[in-house]
Amino acid sequence: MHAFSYPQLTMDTLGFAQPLLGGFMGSWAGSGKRQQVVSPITSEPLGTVTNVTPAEFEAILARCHNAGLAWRMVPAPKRGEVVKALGDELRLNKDELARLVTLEMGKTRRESLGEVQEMIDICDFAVGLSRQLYGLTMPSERRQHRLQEQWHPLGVVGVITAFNFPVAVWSWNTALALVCGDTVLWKPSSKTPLSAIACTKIAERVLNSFGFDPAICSLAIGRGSDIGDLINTDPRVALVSYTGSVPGGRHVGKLVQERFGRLILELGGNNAIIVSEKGDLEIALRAAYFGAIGTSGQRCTSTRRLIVHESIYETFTSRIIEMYQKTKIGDPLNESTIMGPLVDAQAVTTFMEAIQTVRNQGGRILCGGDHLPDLGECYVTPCLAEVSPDLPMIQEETFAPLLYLMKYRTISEAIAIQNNVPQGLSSAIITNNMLESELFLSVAGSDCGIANVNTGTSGAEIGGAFGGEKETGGGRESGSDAWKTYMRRQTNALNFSGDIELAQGIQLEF
Ligand code: UN1
Repeated sequence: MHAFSYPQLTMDTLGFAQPLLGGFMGSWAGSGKRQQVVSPITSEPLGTVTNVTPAEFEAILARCHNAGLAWRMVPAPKRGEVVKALGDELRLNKDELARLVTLEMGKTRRESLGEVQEMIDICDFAVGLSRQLYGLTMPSERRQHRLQEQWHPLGVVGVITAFNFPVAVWSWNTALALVCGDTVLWKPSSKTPLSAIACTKIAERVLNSFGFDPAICSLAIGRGSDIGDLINTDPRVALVSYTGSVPGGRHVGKLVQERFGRLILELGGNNAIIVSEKGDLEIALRAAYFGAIGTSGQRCTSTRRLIVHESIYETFTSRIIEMYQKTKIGDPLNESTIMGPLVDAQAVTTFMEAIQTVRNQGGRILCGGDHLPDLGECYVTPCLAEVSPDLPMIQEETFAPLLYLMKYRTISEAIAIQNNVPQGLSSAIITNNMLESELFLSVAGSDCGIANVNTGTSGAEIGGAFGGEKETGGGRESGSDAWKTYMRRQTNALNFSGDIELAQGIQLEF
């Protein structure tokens, strides 16, 4: 028996009708395997989606590629107008899209609203960007020459996304790709096809309203091992932007690199917060708590490790245990819920196994780590484990609410512990001491793509470039100059001297 129950999902305003076809190329298609989508909230079915066949994929890619030949000719600020309309449409559908995200993958409603807000924000960012795709000019070493660079569209961007941000990751890529003059072929996680169909329907409506080919935002739902690999291996896909696990990224990376395609890899994180005795304890507690429990620990930016100064360790630990024990776990659509379910039963098993491994390796469970079958198949209590910094398991990212606590003595020891993992996405320090915070941000400090002071590891704003180092993959998407990966740079030398002069002072006698 389930504690909650929802009627069959009907997304009227998003134009849903059964059966849902998993492919879009300006028209909808999908005659492959049928897949039932189940909500982690109640384990009840939400709908049925069809995958695309390899033949349908070929048609989708061909249409998407073809749509790009016209799209790239549209002036960038005009492309920005389309993205502006996409943002407006998302504003109108914010509530409903957020509800669908919660139903399909289980994050709380307020977090889903935050996710849709990130989509709106990146659209706004991209609209401004559409008038700022600047190239530089450089002084030429030759007389009456001009040296400049310009940025051209790449073509098709293959966007492969994970379940945990089922709509925002598509938008970070799509908003940039569209103003850059690229088209998008999206393969979402098989765990969240409904959210992907909803977004694609919104994009379809927007593109149609401007009279542009809606195949500019194409969709191909299917397994990574078939549809994903068709994207990875096809030279018509100029850039593959992949969000997922480290093993997944290693596979995608090899295939795309093999054909010299361009890559954005957004892989695992193993994010730590250093809690200094010179910091504000309340800020540290809140940052750690939201970072570890938010999205049930299923963000790539989730806080997984707390490195706490020994002088405050006991106080900090007892306070955070208290917070953990008070966590309201349950229906993520309920406003007062802090933590919803994990995404599926497999995620629960992985969580339980990780906790067992931590125990076997000598870690001490301080609280949590229980399955809550009375609430439903996918509910657990968040777990805190006390570990030594050399416990092997803490090298791994467990995509669940499992937080490790460890002690440090000196700030350089804390930074060494923080950096001593294979991943390099996000990191933070809680301190009011300027020397500590500057050291943490210096070249000898955090080795991560994101390093924060007095705020947590998750919840990055779209304005900055998002991504990380080492096994996180090195890719950057979203703000700052991440757009440059979505375009090809061309360097031009223009000679208006009426004569020919070689660079580097080389003289040729004729
Ligand atoms: C992810 O978990 O894949 O920084 C992305 C954050 C969000 C994005 C997370 N803005 O937590």
